[in-house]
Amino acid sequence: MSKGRLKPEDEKCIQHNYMYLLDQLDARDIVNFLFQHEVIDLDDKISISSQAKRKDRNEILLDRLLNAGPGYSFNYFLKSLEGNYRFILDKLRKHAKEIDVINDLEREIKELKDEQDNERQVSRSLREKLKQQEGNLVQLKEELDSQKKHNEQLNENIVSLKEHLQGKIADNEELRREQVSLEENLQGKIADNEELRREQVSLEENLQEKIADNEELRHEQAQLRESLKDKESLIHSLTLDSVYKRSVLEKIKHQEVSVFMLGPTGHGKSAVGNSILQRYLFKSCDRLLTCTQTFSKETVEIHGRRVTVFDEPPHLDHSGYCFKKFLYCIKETFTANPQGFNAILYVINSKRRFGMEERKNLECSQAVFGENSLKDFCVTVFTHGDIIKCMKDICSINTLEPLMSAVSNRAVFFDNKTKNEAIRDNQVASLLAEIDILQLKQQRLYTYQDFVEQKKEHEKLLKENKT
Ligand SMILES: Nc1nc2c(ncn2[C@@H]2O[C@H](COP(=O)(O)OP(=O)(O)O)[C@@H](O)[C@H]2O)c(=O)[nH]1
Ligand SMILES: [Mg+2]
Repeated sequence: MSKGRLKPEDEKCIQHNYMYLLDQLDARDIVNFLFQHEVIDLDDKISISSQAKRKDRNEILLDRLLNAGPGYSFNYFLKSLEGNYRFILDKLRKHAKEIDVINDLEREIKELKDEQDNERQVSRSLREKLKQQEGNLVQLKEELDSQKKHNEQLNENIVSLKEHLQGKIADNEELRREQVSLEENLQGKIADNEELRREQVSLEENLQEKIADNEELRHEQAQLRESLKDKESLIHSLTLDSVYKRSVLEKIKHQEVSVFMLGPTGHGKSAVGNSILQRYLFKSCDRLLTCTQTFSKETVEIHGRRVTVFDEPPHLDHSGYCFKKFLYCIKETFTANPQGFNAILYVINSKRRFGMEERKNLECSQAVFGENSLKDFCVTVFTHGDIIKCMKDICSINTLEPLMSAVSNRAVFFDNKTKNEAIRDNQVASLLAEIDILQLKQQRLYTYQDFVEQKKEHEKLLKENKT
């Protein structure tokens, strides 16, 4: 039974030395050894031993050996040669070595071949790369050419820009010179500006003052406008019913007039009374308390018209004076003049400031006669018209808002010192005209009834006066 072929190198050794082994070996000498080590079986042993010719025996043995399998058979065969066939063993070993060398050489050749293949492949790929690089090189060359052209163009541009720059530098130098001269100019202007700024500050201060003045004038203007409105409405109402009004005014003009004078002491009440009456009937002097102590009544005829003036005693601004006595004194005026008064004259010195004391006096008068009654029946008489002649002048020293609104903006000017008869006549005529217009509106007199309606206020004032 076949055990398969020997290892290829062992088989090669046998094949290569086949003729030599046929010739030199006698299988009979080693068959027992090979049988003992199971390289051949019993049948093989008998078959070999039974052959008469040495060559035949050897042929069968070598045939069996070639098919003795890749195990240890070949080694046992070599071992069987160690005794008598040492020379064959040496040859086989030498041959095996040669085969090893050949194998090594073949392996090296193969490796070299592989290396050569590799190198060939590398060189092929290098060639391809080279080809590609050449292509790239051509492209780069083209790019380089175009870049060169571009550079040349740029160079030309640089040259023209350089020329342009030279021009600009020259211009710049010119501009710098201009700037220096402008800066010098500017310094001058700044100095001028500083001067102007100082002037502006002083003008602004001036303006502030003017604004303040203006504010005051505006206020006065508003008051005048208010008064004008009243007058206009009066004119309007007069125009509406002019025939009737004119006839009433005509009637009023000839009626008897009685007035009561109020106002702070020393502002010129008695003097106004004398101016109306056109003679010195009331005591008028600078020293207080020595003058009017109780009410005085005087009547005169002015152009055929009876005019009665009641001058009040000093009271409201003198703490020493008995307020109770003052109220009693006013009651007495109604006994003396039971039909009542056409108007109440609030006399005020236009020269003096309308200060705290004057305000207090006005408030007290409002409480005694009634705030609304003063609005309806009161006319302000500004004295010292020889010094201050119009509202504008008064407003420059006074704030007349509370007074003017308390008397519904009715006001006349009196110069009690004038010797000019025409002026004296005119100022009395204008006062009487103001009273007539007031009467035309009110169509009644200020009566004792109006005074009594203020009873509660009187009691309050009496209480305050006691404390
Ligand atoms: N310059 C000037 N002085 C006047 C005028 N009216 C009155 N006086 C003076 O003012 C002072 C007081 O006047 P008076 O009539 O006694 O005030 P009364 O206390 O309110 O009655 C007196 O010295 C008057 O001569 C005027 O229109 N012009
Ligand atoms: Mg007086």
